[in-house]
Amino acid sequence: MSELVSYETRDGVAVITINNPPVNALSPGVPEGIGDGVQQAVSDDTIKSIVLIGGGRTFIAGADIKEFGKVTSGEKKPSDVFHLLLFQLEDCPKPIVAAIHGTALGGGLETAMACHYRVAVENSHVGQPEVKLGIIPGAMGTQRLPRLCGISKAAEMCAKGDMVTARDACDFGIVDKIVEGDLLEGAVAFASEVATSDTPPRKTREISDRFGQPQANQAAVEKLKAGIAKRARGQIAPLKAIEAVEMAATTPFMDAIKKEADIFKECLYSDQSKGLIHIFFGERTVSKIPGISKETPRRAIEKAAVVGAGTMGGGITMSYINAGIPVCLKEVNQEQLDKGLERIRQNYAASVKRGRMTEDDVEQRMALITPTVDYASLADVDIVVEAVFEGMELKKKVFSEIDAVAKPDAILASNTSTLNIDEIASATKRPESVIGHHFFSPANVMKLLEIVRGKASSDEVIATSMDLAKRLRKVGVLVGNCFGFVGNRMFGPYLREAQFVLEEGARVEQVDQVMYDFGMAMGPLAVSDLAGIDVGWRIRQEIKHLIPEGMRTPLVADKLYEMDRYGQKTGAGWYKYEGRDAIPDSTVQELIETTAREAGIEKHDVSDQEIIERTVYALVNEGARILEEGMALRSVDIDIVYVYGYGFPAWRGGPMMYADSVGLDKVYERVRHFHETQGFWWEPAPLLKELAESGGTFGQFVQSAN
Ligand code: T1G
Repeated sequence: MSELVSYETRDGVAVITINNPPVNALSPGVPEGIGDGVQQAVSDDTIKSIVLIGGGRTFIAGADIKEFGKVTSGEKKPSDVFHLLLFQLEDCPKPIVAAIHGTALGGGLETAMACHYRVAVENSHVGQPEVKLGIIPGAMGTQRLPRLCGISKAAEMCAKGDMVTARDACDFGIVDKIVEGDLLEGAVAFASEVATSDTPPRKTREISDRFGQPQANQAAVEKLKAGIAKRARGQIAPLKAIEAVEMAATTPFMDAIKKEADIFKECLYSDQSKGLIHIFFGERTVSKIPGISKETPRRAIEKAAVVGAGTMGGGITMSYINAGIPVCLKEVNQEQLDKGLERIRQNYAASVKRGRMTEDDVEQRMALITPTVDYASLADVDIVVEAVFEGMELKKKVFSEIDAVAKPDAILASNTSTLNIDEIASATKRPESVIGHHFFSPANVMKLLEIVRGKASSDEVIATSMDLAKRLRKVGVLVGNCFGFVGNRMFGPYLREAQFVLEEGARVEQVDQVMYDFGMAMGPLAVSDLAGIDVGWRIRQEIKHLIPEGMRTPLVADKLYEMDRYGQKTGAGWYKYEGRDAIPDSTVQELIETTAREAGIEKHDVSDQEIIERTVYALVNEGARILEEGMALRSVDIDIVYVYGYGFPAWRGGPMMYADSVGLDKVYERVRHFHETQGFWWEPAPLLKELAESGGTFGQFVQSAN
């Protein structure tokens, strides 16, 4: 047998074990190895049945995703080895039992379904997550799954891509038995038992009595599609997955799998799939930091403190207590503290109302908070996260006070969104322990954590921060210490252009709609209203001195501020609000037009395409500078920041990959055009110019830089 698959026998049962760590993906050699094992078992008369099991921590996590790029780039020919294996398993005259622990995902579940029976341990999961990679199950999963659990459940699993627990899978008919105790022992016992049956092994593709009632299925599928229109807006794979699953009840198996293969191929070669696969690997790449390894020591984080119980401080506290880490929550006075605690309670109450938590869960979490108005209470914590008002003097004062009481090896993290970490660190006697932990609002929900490396931040503190991000269920991205770091530094030009196009003739709702249709979670003006026009105004006051002379600046936001239109919180901003519903406001449109006229700004017909290019290329051009300066380690780090922190569509792969897919020569050409027609602030980033002229991509720049 190959190194990837081993074979042994136990009391008349052949045990085929896959050993392809870390997740037993179906890399080249694995399907072949399983096939050889089955062959050997069939030709051995002493063997009555077969168990297929994963070595290490899991069953099979699916096809090897790294192989997809090789196929779509033409480097490798698609292979039918895996399909042939699944037929070999299903047609095997001796019963085969898949023994599942960890996860059986994608091709892993497809393998298990081609076996005759499936047993699983209680804490395992199964699923068809392919849509999360922009594809559909491509090895007959869309046809076998509905034969086990019915059309509507299979459609839901294939279209949403979420895993289900083994227990649920058992209830749905996907898994035959939950094994208590040792999985292999249980599976061998099960295999010995089914071997005594007189009936031939059950083939999933021949099961036809579980599809469910057509009318009920149709109603469920319609509901599912409505949900997908919101949840996976703009994505093709989920609807294609439903189409494929629905075929199962109406089309003969052999015809349906040909159609499944066509749809799979169409999805695999799409830009959406490339974008989502880029994000899948990107999410894992960002945790890899040159110079920091598994051996880099970490500091233990068992207790935290959060200074400031405002919106951000409250959200950060929730992130910690949700992860089971106790928090000492510090405010300046009892009144502020009570307000902050009340806000946290209200947030949890909303989760209880939605059925996501119980009252007991809330009480358990609230019990992890120790409220205080006294810095002395912070003496025994392992990390202090400062979340006070954005202002350098205040932050420095707070840091020196924390420094005075915190234990010597405590990490001091600032949640600043723009300020210089080194200057903040200078207020302490431990700059090596000072770092930025920039959370995104709402901090208990948003997955991004920008980890800002100061010039003195130690490797130990960085490594601890990256691990901590995972514990808080965030994606930590290490960024450099520059104004606005990665996310907000790029967001400035994006928001600027969104406002410029308004002054040049676009309408507020047009700009937001175009960007929403592009795939952004929200349009830029709706985001400003959510974040607060007053917050934007305050930041502009802080950075006035940084704006180069002669640069055009947006004019209307300041006027909205002067009119007390702070956005959603005051019921009016770029829009007027009825509850959370944004309603276009003719007063604002008039304000924009008069302001632009008075400033002598020339009007033109702003096309939807121009809105996309002006806003997204502004992001990309700044991203190129960030990359060149080393403020982001790789272009994918920028993509992850934008997908997880700013609602950039994952299926476009983030702004840098989007630019790569458009072609940097084309992007550069448009940036040059804006430079000529708009002004010096559009000067192409040197890296963009260089890559465009040499035919390179941001993705490749990563590889050559590391
Ligand atoms: N292929 C290649 N590498 C994979 C992989 C896969 N399927 N899954 C994980 N890895 C790598 C990952 O990049 C990381 O690498 C390491 O394994 C550990 O992963 C024919 C079309 C299984 C739940 O979509 O959801 O089957 O960073 O850090 O948190 O229809 O990985 O260490 O170098 O995520 O314990 C469908 C994707 C494929 C499953 C484990 N399957 N994987 O989570 O560890 S398409 C998936 C996951 C398909 C068929 C089709 C998770 C996990 P490195 P990790 P984890």
